[in-house]
Amino acid sequence: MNLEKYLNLLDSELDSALATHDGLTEFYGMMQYHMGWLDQNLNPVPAARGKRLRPVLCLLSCEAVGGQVEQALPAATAIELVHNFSLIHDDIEDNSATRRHRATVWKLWGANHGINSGDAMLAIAFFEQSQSIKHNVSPLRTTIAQGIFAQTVLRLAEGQYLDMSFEDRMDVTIEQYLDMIRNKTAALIKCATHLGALVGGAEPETMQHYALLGENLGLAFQVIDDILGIWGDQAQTGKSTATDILTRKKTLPILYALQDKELQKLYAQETPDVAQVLEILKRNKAREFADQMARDYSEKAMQHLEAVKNDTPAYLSIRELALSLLKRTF
Ligand code: GRG
Repeated sequence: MNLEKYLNLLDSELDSALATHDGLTEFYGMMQYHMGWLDQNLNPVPAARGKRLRPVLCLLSCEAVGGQVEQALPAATAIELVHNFSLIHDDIEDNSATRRHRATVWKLWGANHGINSGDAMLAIAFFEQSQSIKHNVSPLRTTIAQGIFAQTVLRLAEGQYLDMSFEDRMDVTIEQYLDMIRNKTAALIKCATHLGALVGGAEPETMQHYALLGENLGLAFQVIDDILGIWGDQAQTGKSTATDILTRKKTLPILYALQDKELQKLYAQETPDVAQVLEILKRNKAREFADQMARDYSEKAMQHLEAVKNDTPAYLSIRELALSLLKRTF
C-alpha cells in the first residue's frame, strides 16, 4: 500500500493552514514545532510527523465511495489539526514532558503559550473544514459536515473529562470506560471515515457503514493501545514498559482486574509494584479479556467495511490500513 500521494497532499495543505502570519513567527512556530517541522529553535528539521491515520482514512473513504481526493482535503486537514490541538492540550493536562520522542510544546514555551497555540490550531481546523465548499462539495454536504465536525470536537472534550474524572475513582465500570474511549479516541476516527464518505457523495446507508467502520476501528485501536501500555515493548510504543502501571492509569486490563481486592490495595499507593500488578493481571486473565474485546471491535469494523466492498484501490488501501492497525497485538 503506497500512501505517499495522500501524505504529500496532506503535508502541503497542513503547511499552508499553519503558515506564519507577519510578526508572529514564534506563535506559529510553536504549532509548526508540534507538527514536527521545526526544532525548538524554530529551524526546519526532517519531518517527525505523526502517523496521519485519521486524515488518510478520510481521504481514502472519499475516494472509495467514488469522490475525488481533493474534495476531502479540507475535512482531512481539519481532522488532523483537531487531533494535534487535542495532543497539545492533553500534554498540558497530563503534565507530559515528551510527545513523539520530543519535548512537548508546554515544556518548551510554558502552559499559557501551549493553551493558546492549541486554541489557535482548533480555530484553524474549523476554518479549514468550512473550505470544503471550494472543492466541489455541495453547500448542503458542507453544512452537514460542519455539524458532525463540531459534535465530534465536543465528544473529545467529554471523553477527556470522563478520563480525568476516572483518576480518583476505584469504581469505574467497563461500560463507563467504553463510553469514555468512544468519545476520547473513537469519535475522531469515526469523524474521519464519516466525513470522507459524506463529502465524496455517499448515500446515507453507505455513509453509516463508513462511520461505524471508523468508530469500531477507533475502539479497537484504543483497546490495543491499552494492551501495549502494559505489555508492549519500548521500541513498539515509544514509552518505557509498564508506564501505565506506574502512573496508575485506569486502562481496560486494569479496570477489569480491579475487582480483585489486592489490586485495589496496590492502586491506593502512590507507585504500585509493577511485578505484583502484572501477577494480579495474569491471575485475573486481564490480557485475555482485553485481547478478546479488541478482536470483537476489529471484527465489527471489518463487517462494516465488507458491507461497502468495492474494487477501488482506495477501498483496498483502507482494508490494508485497518488490518495493519489491528495487527499491533494478538
Ligand atoms: C476538544 C475542547 C476540546 C478539548 C480537548 C485534551 C482533550 C480535550 C482531549 C484529548 C484527547 C486525546 C489525547 C485522545 C488520545 C487519542 C490518541 C489515541 C492519540 C494517539 O493517536 P496516534 O497514535 O498519534 O494516532 P500520532 O502521534 O500518530 O498522531
